[in-house]
Amino acid sequence: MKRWICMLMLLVLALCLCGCGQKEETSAVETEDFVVVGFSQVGAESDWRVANTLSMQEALSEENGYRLIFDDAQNKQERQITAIRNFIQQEVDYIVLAPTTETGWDTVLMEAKAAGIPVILVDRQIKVEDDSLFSCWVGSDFYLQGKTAVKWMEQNYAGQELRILHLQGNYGTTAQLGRTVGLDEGLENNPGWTLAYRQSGEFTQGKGQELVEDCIANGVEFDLVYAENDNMAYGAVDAMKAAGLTPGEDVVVVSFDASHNALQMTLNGEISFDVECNPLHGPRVKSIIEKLEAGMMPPKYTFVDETTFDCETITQEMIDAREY
Ligand code: GZL
Repeated sequence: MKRWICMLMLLVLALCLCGCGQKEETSAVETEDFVVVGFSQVGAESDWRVANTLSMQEALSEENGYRLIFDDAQNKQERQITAIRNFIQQEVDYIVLAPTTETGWDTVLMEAKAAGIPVILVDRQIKVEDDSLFSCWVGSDFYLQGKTAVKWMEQNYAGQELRILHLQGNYGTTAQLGRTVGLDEGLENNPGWTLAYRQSGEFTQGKGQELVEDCIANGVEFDLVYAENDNMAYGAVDAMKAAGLTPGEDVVVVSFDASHNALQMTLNGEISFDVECNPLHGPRVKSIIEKLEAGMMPPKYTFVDETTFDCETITQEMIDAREY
């Protein structure tokens, strides 16, 4: 009798020890050292932004050793400032900021610096008194994007009369500023080109459609739509088709971002020229953090290489080969 009681007690003891080991093992996994990153994102206003968010989430994943704390600012700088302060409170290892606008960051970034938290900027740029308030920036050359679009326009419409309907991005964003300066230089250098209309479509499809509908209803005559992102181009195309106009024939559409849907519209001729603005910054930011973790200092500014798509030369294979 005693023998099996002893066996039973040994079995219970063994199970308890295994359980503890498992518990220690589980707790070890739970507290595994992740690099904790607070990411303040502009919003979800466009295909570009959605692709950018996905790229960041895929790169800064737990299987890659990161814990990402994501905040969507719904296009409001004040929400980004609140998010950054929350990240500081949570003592994150890094703050990644995709800034809504260029100014108004000095105070909150001084707080991050005082807390010893490196700040990495992605996409648009900021203007601060002291550029030590951020470690580095990775994004696009928006002025080059504007010049590239205008170069294509000159190749096709130099010396011609061209009435331009200009849908701008959110005012004061680096993307809007660069793309607008590019067009302004084109207007300066091509006397036959005139600005039929200029307004911010806020990088959204709905606002872009609304503005073009209003232009058509008010008799604004235009030959080319210069849309500072694809979503506003989608809205413009919808408005023109609803009014019986054929985009690509009655009106030329030039756009930016080169999102998947826009490239399909370039293939079918509704968009004539699309300048890529690559959103896949996740791996780039991950590489920057890895360098900083290793005590290295990445370049202060990294511009990504980008390309263009022309309705005359684009193919389905080119579109299918792209990641976004
Ligand atoms: C550009 C980015 C712009 C995109 C828009 O890098 O800031 O904001 O062109 C997005 O689609 O809304």
